[in-house]
Amino acid sequence: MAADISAAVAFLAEAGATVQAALERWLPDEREAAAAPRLAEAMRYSALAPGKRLRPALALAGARAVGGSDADALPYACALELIHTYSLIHDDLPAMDDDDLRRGRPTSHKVYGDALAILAGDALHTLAFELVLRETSDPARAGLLARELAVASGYHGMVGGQVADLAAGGGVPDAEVLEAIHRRKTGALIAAAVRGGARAAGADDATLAAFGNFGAALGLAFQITDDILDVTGSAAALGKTPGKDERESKLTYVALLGLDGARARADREVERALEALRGIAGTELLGAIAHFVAHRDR
Ligand code: GRG
Repeated sequence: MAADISAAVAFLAEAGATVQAALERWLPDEREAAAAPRLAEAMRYSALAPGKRLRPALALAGARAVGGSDADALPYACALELIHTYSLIHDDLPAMDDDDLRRGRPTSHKVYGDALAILAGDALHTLAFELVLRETSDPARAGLLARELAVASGYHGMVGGQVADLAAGGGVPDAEVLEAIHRRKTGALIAAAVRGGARAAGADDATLAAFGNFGAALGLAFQITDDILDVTGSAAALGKTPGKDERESKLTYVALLGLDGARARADREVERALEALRGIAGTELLGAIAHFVAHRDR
């Protein structure tokens, strides 16, 4: 298992550098943004901050797994990261999680104020779709990728899951409610990363379905590990404030199953993820990333 994780760590570093360079190029340059330099600066502040780049890396790995190149999936990969970044900015606002620290830096609203943080999130959200539609060479494929992003990030996915999470408040832990929330809130974008990366490289329907199942299980493993790290991690390692879930009596996998139970559940989701890939050649890297996700320390 250690060898698997080191392969994933090396790939994430390589993919992260590729994505960082592309984001540098595709984000508006505040030095040239005569109309709204402060908006461009706020967009760059959050999007270029040191995140793990897991979602774009999964998209590139999905493309490679079906014989594609990084270039096939790079606009889509960056779009995922922009949508993810917008969700973090909005989630950190006083009206939601009210957080001061993100990716090791003061949160967007702490630096730019609530109004500009909201607008920077909005602009990153729409830039994601602009990028996919402008930079994906095949227009039919671009349309399908934009649809994939929209479904995963909106009502049916991330935003719907966030609202369900807010509505659940600190209620009695219930496995079905928790899973339904996280399949949408976190899992949908992660599943769309793997599937969309493969779609960008021309994958067939059977592969897309298998990668969707892989991504859904991986998304749950990611969220369970996120819940565990909120208890066991430090602000220095995580780059965000730990311990908030317990302080706010949030519905989490640790609250539901305890630490050991949550770890066992994350491992089970990794097994499910690997099962979805069984028999599909070229998916070793995706498997390695699944192991990494459940054994990361940040
Ligand atoms: C506010 C529209 C809106 C949606 C909010 C996904 C989400 C829904 C909010 C993000 C806040 C959050 C803490 C979600 C739980 C899991 C998660 C997505 C953690 C952060 O993702 P990482 O660990 O972050 O991949 P980095 O910084 O490494 O990219």
